[in-house]
Amino acid sequence: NIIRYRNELNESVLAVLTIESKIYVLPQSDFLSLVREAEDKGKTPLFLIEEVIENSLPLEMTLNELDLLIPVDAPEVWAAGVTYENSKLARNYEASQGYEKKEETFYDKVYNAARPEIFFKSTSARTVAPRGEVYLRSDSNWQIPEPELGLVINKIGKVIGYTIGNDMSCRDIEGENPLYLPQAKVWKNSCSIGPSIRLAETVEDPYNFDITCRIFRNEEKVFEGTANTEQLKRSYTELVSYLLKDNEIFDGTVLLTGTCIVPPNEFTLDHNDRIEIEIGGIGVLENTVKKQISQT
Ligand code: DO4
Ligand code: MG
Repeated sequence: NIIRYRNELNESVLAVLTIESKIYVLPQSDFLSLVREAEDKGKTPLFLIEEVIENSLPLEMTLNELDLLIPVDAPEVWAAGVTYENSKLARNYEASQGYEKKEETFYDKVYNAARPEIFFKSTSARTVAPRGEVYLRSDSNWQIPEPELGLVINKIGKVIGYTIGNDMSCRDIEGENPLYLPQAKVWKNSCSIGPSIRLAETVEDPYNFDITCRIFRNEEKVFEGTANTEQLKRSYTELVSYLLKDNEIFDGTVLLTGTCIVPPNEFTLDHNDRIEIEIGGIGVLENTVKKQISQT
């Protein structure tokens, strides 16, 4: 797994975290340089990493002691929606404001349509590092984290790695009117990525990632939910191909693949809550929730 951290000289360092939890510093400055160097040499990133592991000593520090950075400079983060049945049910609930729905909704339709829902989620400036602060919107009273598997792709849409994403969302704003989606999804510090990138070449079955989300309030667990990517309605190829249609995508773009875990309808995030999103084989993305001081 590839990580990035800030050292005591305030420099960004690329490193690999092995299955034995050892950390080796890599010579490349960032993840995309590692991928490009491997391509230029006709090797895989894993091959270059194994050479480093054989010829160097691990850091005398643990992951917890490092000041982690976002593992890839993702110029853009996009997200797919309503890709799991649970998400469809949750959207229908928030859109119907508690009334029983009678007709087929936009969410029912998009769940079954050929074209998936794909929306623009974040830019690198809005994306928060692991252990960073995600913000609450001051004009929403119903906010949740969305734990999602993230595909790290290159400009031609090849999946080069897997990461974890938190697609922070305002259920009341989207529920009021789906046209408010950008406001329900995008604000300062509304997305987090990390803590690592699992190289795609090391993943046997990307449709078998276990996902767990835990939310703590005053160090007491107030929510836990689990799911598995086998429940995903669509293929990653399908999602990426729609993202690329007539679009320009940049190396290191992250595509979040949708949420399958939704806290109970009466739950909303609060100031100082701590969110943990764990994906087996990738790690735990941890963030603290903060009320932002309104600028207006
Ligand atoms: O339709 C709204 C967004 C859905 C979403 O973000 C998800 O399913 O993860
Ligand atoms: Mg989502």
